[in-house]
Amino acid sequence: MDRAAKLIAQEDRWGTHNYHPLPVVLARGKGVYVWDLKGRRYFDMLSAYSSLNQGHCHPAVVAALRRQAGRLSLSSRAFHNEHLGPFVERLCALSGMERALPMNSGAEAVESAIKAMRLWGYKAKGIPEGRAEIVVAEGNFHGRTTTIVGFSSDPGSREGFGPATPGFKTVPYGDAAALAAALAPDTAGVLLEPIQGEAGVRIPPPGYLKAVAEACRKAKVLLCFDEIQTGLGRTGRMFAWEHEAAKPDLMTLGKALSAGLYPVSAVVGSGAVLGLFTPGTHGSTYGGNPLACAVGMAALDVLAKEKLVERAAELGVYFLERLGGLKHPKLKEVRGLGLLCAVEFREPLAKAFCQRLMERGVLAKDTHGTTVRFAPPLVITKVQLETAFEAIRDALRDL
Ligand code: IF1
Repeated sequence: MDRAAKLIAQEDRWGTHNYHPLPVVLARGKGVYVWDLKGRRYFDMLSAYSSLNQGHCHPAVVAALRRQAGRLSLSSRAFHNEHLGPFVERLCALSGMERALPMNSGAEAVESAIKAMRLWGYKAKGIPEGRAEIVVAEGNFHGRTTTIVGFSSDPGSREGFGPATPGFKTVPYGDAAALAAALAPDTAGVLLEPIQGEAGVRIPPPGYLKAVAEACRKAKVLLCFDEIQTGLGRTGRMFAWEHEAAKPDLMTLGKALSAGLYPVSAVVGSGAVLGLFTPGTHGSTYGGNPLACAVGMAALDVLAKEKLVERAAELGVYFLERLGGLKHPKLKEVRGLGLLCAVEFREPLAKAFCQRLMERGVLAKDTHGTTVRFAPPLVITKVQLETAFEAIRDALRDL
């Protein structure tokens, strides 16, 4: 049994089977490429679910991690540190928001946003204690905590983990009228992905985000966009909501906020909401630690210096056009915005397609059996994208 097979068996024996990974053992990553144990090179067209917009092991972010790791890695927020102030100010400048709450994982940022919306509902809107409602969409994916999976419409994420946390109402995604009709006096907030990633890159109808923002403003309900996957340049704008100028009250950020070098997430939003947290009402051991902030600052610097948002917009148009030219009797639809793209089959062929893609040096992930997402690092060049596309085209021919 070769080393890769041994490692897969070891993980299988001692780990938990909450994933079904492709049979490849990665050992190195640089830019858009990853290498397996045998030194085979692949295009990473998943980017760890859009955490690697800056590419694998970006040298500037690795340097920031190294520099800070040897200096002060964790101070706890019982004391100040030299990087938190600059990082929260940078997050506010980037998002046009007034305050930022630093956390670690995306789900933690979403949970913190849920707490902030409920707190605002009670303290500012006067909703009777314990009655706050938050509206979410069919097909949502916001993380894996019990509260978050409790309002998931995907049985695979939700079943077996009840009882569900009360106070969530589900509406169809993409239907602003249905959402507006669901807003009631006890509604504190709306939580939406501007594009539904896990659901298979579902892009709402034009005007939806703007109509939702308008409905929330009229009904005095907070709007939180979960930009953990769509944010930080992925869709060709810094944030996906910018395609419609539908500025929310809150945003959750994560994934590429640290360029894949460290778990960093945040909630950014209006002072009227995030200003309601007082000492002892929220917290996290690692939230806002100096290492996270130093890595986050370096990750944001790379986005700006390498103009990755503009690159995603420009190369996204090109990539979607090429994907749109693909021919296959079982191909149903190609979708995308910026470098967040997906191909959907009429039948559950996605896993087999990912297997063929791997054989041709492209790593991608299937979702819900029929869809394969393509989200390369935003540092990809046009030549690399063309090469990856040719492999995708050939793998489709093999299917
Ligand atoms: C898995 C999905 C993607 C997210 C949005 C919050 C979170 C995520 C919009 C939570 C995380 C990850 C989780 C990972 C696979 C991946 C995923 F397939 F699960 F749904 F990207 F689409 N909001 N998405 O996409 O962030 O706590 O993970 O840091 O759970 O398998 P996290």
